[in-house]
Amino acid sequence: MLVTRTLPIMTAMALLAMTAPSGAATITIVMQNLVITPAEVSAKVGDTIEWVNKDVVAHTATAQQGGDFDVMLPANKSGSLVVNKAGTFPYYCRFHPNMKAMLTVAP
Ligand SMILES: [Cu+2]
Repeated sequence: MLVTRTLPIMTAMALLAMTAPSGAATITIVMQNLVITPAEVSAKVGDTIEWVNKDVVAHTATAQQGGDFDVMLPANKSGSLVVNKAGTFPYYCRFHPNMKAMLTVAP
């Protein structure tokens, strides 16, 4: 009885290990009512950042300095980015400059 119960779990774990070999994560950030949530996110190089725009207006996720990234987020759409550089990246929305947040990327 014990064997038949644990076997499917082990199979599932093996599949998980195969689909995410590097341990890279996807971090979801929501833009809703002109607010970015969470406002501060910590990621690692190789992770995917996904912004979900739940508003009926377009937003962007634009790095404050250096042009590190500029992701366009049309109304009710999402956009993503794989972070390939460590650092601290304050970013904002070009259309609504009061929308600000911080992305920290560890090596
Ligand atoms: Cu905006």
